[in-house]
Amino acid sequence: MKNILVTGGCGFIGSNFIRYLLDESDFTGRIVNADKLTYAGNPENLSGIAEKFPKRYEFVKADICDPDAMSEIFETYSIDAICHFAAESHVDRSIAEPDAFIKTNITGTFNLLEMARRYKDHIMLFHHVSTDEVYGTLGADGFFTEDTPYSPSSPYSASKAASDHLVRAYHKTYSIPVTLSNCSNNYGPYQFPEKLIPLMILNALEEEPLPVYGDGRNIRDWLYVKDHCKAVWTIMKEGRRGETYNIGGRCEMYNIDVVRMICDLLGQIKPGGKSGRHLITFVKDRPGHDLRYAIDFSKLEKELGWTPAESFETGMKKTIQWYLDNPGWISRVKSGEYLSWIERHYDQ
Ligand code: NAD
Ligand code: TDX
Repeated sequence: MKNILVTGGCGFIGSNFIRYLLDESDFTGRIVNADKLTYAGNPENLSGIAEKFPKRYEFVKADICDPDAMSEIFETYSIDAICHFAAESHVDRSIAEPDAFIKTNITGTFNLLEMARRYKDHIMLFHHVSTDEVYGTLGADGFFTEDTPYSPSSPYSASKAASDHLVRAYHKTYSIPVTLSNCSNNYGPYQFPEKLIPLMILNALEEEPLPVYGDGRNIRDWLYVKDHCKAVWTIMKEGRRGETYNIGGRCEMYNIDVVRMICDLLGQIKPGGKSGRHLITFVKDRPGHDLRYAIDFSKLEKELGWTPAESFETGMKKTIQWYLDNPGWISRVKSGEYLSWIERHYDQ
């Protein structure tokens, strides 16, 4: 793989992936980052990267739903591999306004697959980044395996499920070399503060209420974002083509315990800090709220030797420290200044 197209590289996981690949992995080629720069795409997530890797990093502001824009990228940069992160990713937004989820997650993925079909002679790999939410919810016992039947609950997870099926169909029908990964909840630097962990950190810092849905006894399986990035790169290099790999943290937590832990760690880490547990506020539940996610990633562990390096405590300490160290990023995200920056640079 010499010229990898990363879609959605200005988002949370995509930006961590690009940083990891260029700065820390054994990859020696070039990355082309195609991102539409929606509210979730922030060029500042990749600050310093273009300067540090002028020959190995290109950014193109482009919508994956636009066939002409994608075709131009494949031609111009001789793309030979795709790592597809771009998506509408927030469950609550998909409940309020599903439209963009159908367009980007389904039509956008279809469009990229069509590109892979058109340029099939050059394409070594189409890696599709997906979620454990396609499997629906677990009860008190059991784990999601790669064979768990799909049963998505939200427009978000239904759109990701549709995209997964398309990727597998393109492998079976057109022999496109694909790999897929279905990962559990990520956390870490550069996560947009609509998601549970950064929202709670930022609210606690401002002494604002910490809204916990329902009784807070829903369970998620948390994974530090760099561990996800390493897993994706491992699968891209060594994963069997046509195969799906689950990725998880072996780290099941009740939401309420995650929030309490954030409160307590902030109290310890922040100079002069105190626990913000008194800010916890139980609010109306999310409709269709999945009860429990837990991942069996033994296939990835046994076949490719990947395991998470961070525990929840070490990963969470790093994450909290990152937000404490980056007040400028927080204020530009919260004020919407990053969106005005994008408008000035790209939309005039
Ligand atoms: P994110 O919302 O932080 O970033 C998404 C990125 O995609 C943004 O930069 C956005 O501008 C870009 N984008 C959106 N629509 C686009 C379009 N039409 N064309 C081009 N770019 C577009 O998302 P994330 O949390 O980084 O998630 C990345 C991927 O990982 C998604 O596919 C998501 O389903 C999957 N995933 C996320 C998690 C998680 O916990 N966040 C867990 C498992 C899987
Ligand atoms: O304010 C909140 N209060 C709350 O109790 C928010 C934003 C969330 N929650 C709960 C809902 C979930 O049970 O916390 C849990 C985590 O919520 P999110 O951060 O919204 O993540 P989730 O819905 O689990 O989905 C995430 O993980 C899987 C990502 O957003 C998806 O993109 C990924 O596929």
